[in-house]
Amino acid sequence: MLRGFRHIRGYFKDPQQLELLEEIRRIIAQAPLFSPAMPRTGKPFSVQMTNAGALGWVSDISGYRYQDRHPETAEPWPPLPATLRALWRDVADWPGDPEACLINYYGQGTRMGSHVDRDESDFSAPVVSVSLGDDAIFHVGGLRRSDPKTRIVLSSGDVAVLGGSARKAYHGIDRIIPGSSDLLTEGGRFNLTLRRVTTYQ
Ligand code: MD3
Ligand code: FE
Repeated sequence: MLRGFRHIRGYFKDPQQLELLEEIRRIIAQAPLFSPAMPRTGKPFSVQMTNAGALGWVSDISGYRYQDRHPETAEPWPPLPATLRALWRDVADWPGDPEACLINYYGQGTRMGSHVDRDESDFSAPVVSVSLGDDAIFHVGGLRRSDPKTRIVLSSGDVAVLGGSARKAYHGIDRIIPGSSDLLTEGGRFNLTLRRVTTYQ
């Protein structure tokens, strides 16, 4: 496996993960989940998304990008919750602040195909991920799509830190395991990813 991948099981425990979930629900009340579309084809992703922070990741027929407003409401994204700023300071081992928190919602049957996150300008910063709700089968490979993959179960409260060479690795979500957590009343899974977007210094 690539260097720079760290999986911290159960970082957020009970009642902390419920408080974090409530923060996410407040963000969604202000910045509703939207279904991004694939560039060129306009085919919708099965994952629904929204963001918090100065910048948010969006995708539509014209491409992938970060922007400072919600694509449907045209409002600025809600601020990054203090809990997530504190998480970044604790685990990122990087001097700058995160600028974006992408929130992905996976309902039953949702997956995310293998891809590399390359829309950020600063690849020296890690991506920090938090899982809430049902377990997910996550895969991470290497710098080429054909490189061998390692599969890991990401459970509610787990944090993953993707730094170093892992930052440029292919990765994705094979499937969500229904009924594996009762944190979300509606079922499914939220994944939060904290990101630095612009270059630091
Ligand atoms: C490995 N999200 O939002 S989180 C994504 O569970 C994304 O929603 C997945 O891939 C999810 O782009 C996986 C763990 C993760 C996040 C970013 C990475 C793994 C990564 C960036 C580089 C390498
Ligand atoms: Fe990704």
